[in-house]
Amino acid sequence: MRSTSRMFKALVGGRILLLGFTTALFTGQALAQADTWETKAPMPTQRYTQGGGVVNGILYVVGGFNGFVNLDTVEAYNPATDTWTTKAPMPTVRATPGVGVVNGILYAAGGNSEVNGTGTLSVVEAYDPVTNTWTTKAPMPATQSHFGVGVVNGILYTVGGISGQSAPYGGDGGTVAILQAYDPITNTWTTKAPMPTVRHTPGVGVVNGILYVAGGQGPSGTLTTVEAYDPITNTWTTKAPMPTSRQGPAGGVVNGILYVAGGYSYEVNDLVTTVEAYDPATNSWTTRVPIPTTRSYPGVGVVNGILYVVGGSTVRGSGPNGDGVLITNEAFTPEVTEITVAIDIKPGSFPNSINPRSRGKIPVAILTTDTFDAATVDPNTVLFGLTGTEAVPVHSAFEDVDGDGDTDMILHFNTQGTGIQCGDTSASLTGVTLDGQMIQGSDAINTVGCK
Ligand SMILES: [Ca+2]
Ligand SMILES: [Ca+2]
Ligand SMILES: [Ca+2]
Repeated sequence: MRSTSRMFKALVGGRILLLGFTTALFTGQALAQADTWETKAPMPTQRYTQGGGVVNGILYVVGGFNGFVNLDTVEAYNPATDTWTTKAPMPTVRATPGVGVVNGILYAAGGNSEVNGTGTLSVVEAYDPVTNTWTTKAPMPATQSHFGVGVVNGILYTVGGISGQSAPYGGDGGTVAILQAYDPITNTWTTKAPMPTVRHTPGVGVVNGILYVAGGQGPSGTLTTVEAYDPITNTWTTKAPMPTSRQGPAGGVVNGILYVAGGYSYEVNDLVTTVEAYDPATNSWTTRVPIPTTRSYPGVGVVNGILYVVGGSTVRGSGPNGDGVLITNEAFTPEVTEITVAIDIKPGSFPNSINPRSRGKIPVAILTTDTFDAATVDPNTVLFGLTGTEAVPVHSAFEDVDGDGDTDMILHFNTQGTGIQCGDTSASLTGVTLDGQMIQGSDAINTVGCK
């Protein structure tokens, strides 16, 4: 994008280029949007402890337990049409499989063949959505269920879980810390450095090639522990703990943030309603809008920046006669976060005197800095005024307004559209860059002509 601004400078020789936008082009913008949950078309089959994976924008849900029997059922959800279709069943009936997608193929590993959590499996089966067929792959090194799955660079990692075998795989109470890696190209499994903390049913997500494991159930309690695995160094590091302990949540990554929703905690002997978000860049957690239908062990998939949570159970397991087992499908769209940019109201002048009764225009510059290129802003999305949501620009141009050698954006707004009134002391600008990043900036103002 810096080349774009250089190009503009070359074209206009550093002088103002009026882009000639008319007000008709300024269709306004989507404002910074808070977290939202939306109810979507329910899954045809009620179930929990199923696996989920996304291939080409379609969420596939496989296996699980419907409150009566374990399932081989495969159902596919298309968010674009909000519809479900039934696909070829999985060869092996099972609950609690670990599911991950590599190169358009969905892999379902391990799980339980019996409804009481026994009959632990090592079987691995692969589903190709293009042909709607299943093939059997190399089994896991040990029988295992209730583990987390993450895919990094074409390798499927299975982490923790409950082992159906004794040592060396069995941990305390059958819960394990083992980490195994499946390479679909060679169809082989390799055992990697074990996770520091023994646990099953954590929330798992991959961000920038690192596998994050959050919470889950340890032998002596439900956990808040977060540990991160780097496949390149085959090492684990401990991260900031999740605020709320939970096992069996919906976990998924949207735009580099790991979201963990719902689940169950023995610390409170109840379901968890909260949604918490981990940002690896800052190693910190934030609390988000709660999940509408509280549940444990749902299926999860992320499509186009939206986290879909399907099925699950409204109790820790399921009640008699399958009570509490869900078909519910809820979609979480995370809050759009803004970055703060430098703006200069009335560039080159201070204290930015504005007469709220003026019929004139207010010039506002978006400044290019070391970390932000004003040429990336889409002027059609910019609004300016008392809160940054009021006036559309009547002119937009590129100019080095502060003479520091880089190209800034200058916009003009009709004063009467800004909502600025006598006594106001600041005004704001909002907008969106060409690649969708929300921006906002504020500057001081001094109202005049008000007596
Ligand atoms: Ca100024
Ligand atoms: Ca600059
Ligand atoms: Ca400049």
